[in-house]
Parts: sequence; C-alpha cells; structure tokens
Amino acid sequence: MTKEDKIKSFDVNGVSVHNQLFGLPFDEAESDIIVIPVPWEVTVSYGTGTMDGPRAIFEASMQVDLFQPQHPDFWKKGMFMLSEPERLRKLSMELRPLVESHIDCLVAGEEPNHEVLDRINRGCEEMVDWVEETAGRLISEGKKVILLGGDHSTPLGMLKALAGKHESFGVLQIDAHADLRNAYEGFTYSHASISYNFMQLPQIEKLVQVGIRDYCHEEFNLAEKDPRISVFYDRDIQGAQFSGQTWEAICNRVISALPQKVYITFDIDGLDPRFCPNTGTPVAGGYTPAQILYLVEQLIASGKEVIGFDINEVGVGEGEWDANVAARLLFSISATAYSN
Ligand SMILES: [Mn+2]
Repeated sequence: MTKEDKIKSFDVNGVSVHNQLFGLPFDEAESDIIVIPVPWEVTVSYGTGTMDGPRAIFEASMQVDLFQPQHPDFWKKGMFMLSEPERLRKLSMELRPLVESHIDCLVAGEEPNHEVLDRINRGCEEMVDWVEETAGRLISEGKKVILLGGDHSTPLGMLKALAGKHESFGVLQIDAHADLRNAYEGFTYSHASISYNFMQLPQIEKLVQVGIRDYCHEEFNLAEKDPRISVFYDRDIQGAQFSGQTWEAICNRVISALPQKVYITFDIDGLDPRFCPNTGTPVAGGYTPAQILYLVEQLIASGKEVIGFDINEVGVGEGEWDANVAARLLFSISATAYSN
C-alpha cells in the first residue's frame, strides 16, 4: 500500500494502529519526521527512571488524539519512532553501578578510580557517536529529526550531526538547570554538562536558556561572560509576570535573542514539577505545557526555523502521567514546528 492509500484508508477518528507512535499507519520510509529514542541514564545525579522515558512516551502516544486545531492535516506527514537501540540500554545499565560507586567515592572525599572513570567516559562517547551517526543518516535522507531521552546528555550527538549540515544556528534550552558545568563529577558527558559541551561546537552561535532556577556560581559567571549565552532566569520571568508583563511579551524577548535557525533542547524539568513529578532532578517553579507550546508557536510565527528538537529527562514512576504530558507536547510541538 502506498502512503497515499494509507492516508485515504486511515480512520483519523478511530482506534489507533497498534504499536505505532501516535497510532499512525506509516513506516520509517513514509514518515517525514523520525523520532530517535535514547534509553540512557548513566550520569544522572539524583533520581533514576529517565531511561524508560522513550518507551513510556511511545506507549502514551497511542492515546493522543490527532486533531491539532492549527494544523489538522499534520498527521499526514507521518511520524515514526525508531526501535530502541538495545546495545545502549544494556550499556547504560552496565555503567550505572560504576557511576554510583564513583559518586560515593566523591561524597566520601576519597580518590576516584581513574580506570573506572575512563570506562564510563568511553561508554558515554559510544552513545554520543551512535546518536550522531543515526541523526546524520536521517538528516541526509531529508528527514526532520527529534530525539527522546534519556537523560540530558543524549542530544550532544544530534547537535553534532546538525552542526555538520548547518553552518550556523542557535539553541533554545528550556530547563530548570543551566547545564554549563565542565565535566560535572568528572564525567565528560554528564547530563549536567550538556550545554557546556555543545557550546564547544563553533556552529552554535547562540544559546538562549529559559526557566533556569538551579545553578552554581561557576555557571552564572560563565553565562555572564560569554556573549553567546543569554539566560532568562525563572526568577526574572516570574518577576516580570508579577509586575504585569504578559507571557507574549516575554516570549518575544526570548525569540529576539535567537538567530534564524533554532534547535530546541527541552528538559522536561523546565516545566512546573506537577507536570513531570518523576523527572530526575525536579525544581519548584517553571511553566505549564501551554506556555511552552505558545513559545514555540510564537517562534514559528516570527518566521524562524526549527531545525530539530529533543525532549529529555522524562521520568517513569507510578502511573504514566509524565509520559502522557510529554507525548502530547511531542505531538503538538512537532505539528507547530514541522507543518511547513
Ligand atoms: Mn534540567
């Protein structure tokens, strides 16, 4: 059956296709938009559970209705999620106990084992390489790409792949954390170092962070002195709202700070924790899904282009609430960013 035939015969109001992202009937070749799942939680520093995020979002996606008021035909573009790389899930589970013993060492003030640290860093490098290779292949096939973490170390390979295609672009980071630490806890590819790491790519001309409310002196100072980094701290955003500034005005300030091409890295903990109670490192404060969606809508309305995005740090605890929120955001952000 051709894609056209599938579109004609698919009942968009009916029961979703079993075991397919959003219950859509398309395969990888027929889908314009491909989701890369990265089951990975090696360097997480507080709670675990993000490794199963992509799987849980996939499950929850089958309950999402496909009507998007501004883009009712979006589903016809096709969205498909690759199968999970089993090798990475296995490697993540192998490395996790080593990370825990390394962190215990640091907490106890003992000298860490450098061989163990090397092994962790090499394992993380393998994950980054796999993501870069996979995203690179999809980009060269003309696909729009989305990554689902896993912890926030997972998008580095995706950004490297995009840096191979785009001479210059900006990153919009929605997050409670700045993630600007250099090799946090000794881990080169820590989830708390993602922004420090991708800012080493010369193609990234600008980083605009939104929602930051848990950060250290080093991160504050680094952001202050790097002209490529603009931070909209949660305290300042909430303060502006308290004194009467609209969310629209705040979005416009964020968007003005970004260049024409934008990658969005969305740590789910940027949201108010009531929308992601099982994320690894929740922090009080933050935003509603509607506010984030409005920000992306305004970004697209401004004429800027989204060249890729990720959603990461979605935790799985009791029930499926976190994944349910993330699945709906995945669909509506995709419809907003990728309808043209
Ligand atoms: Mn975070």
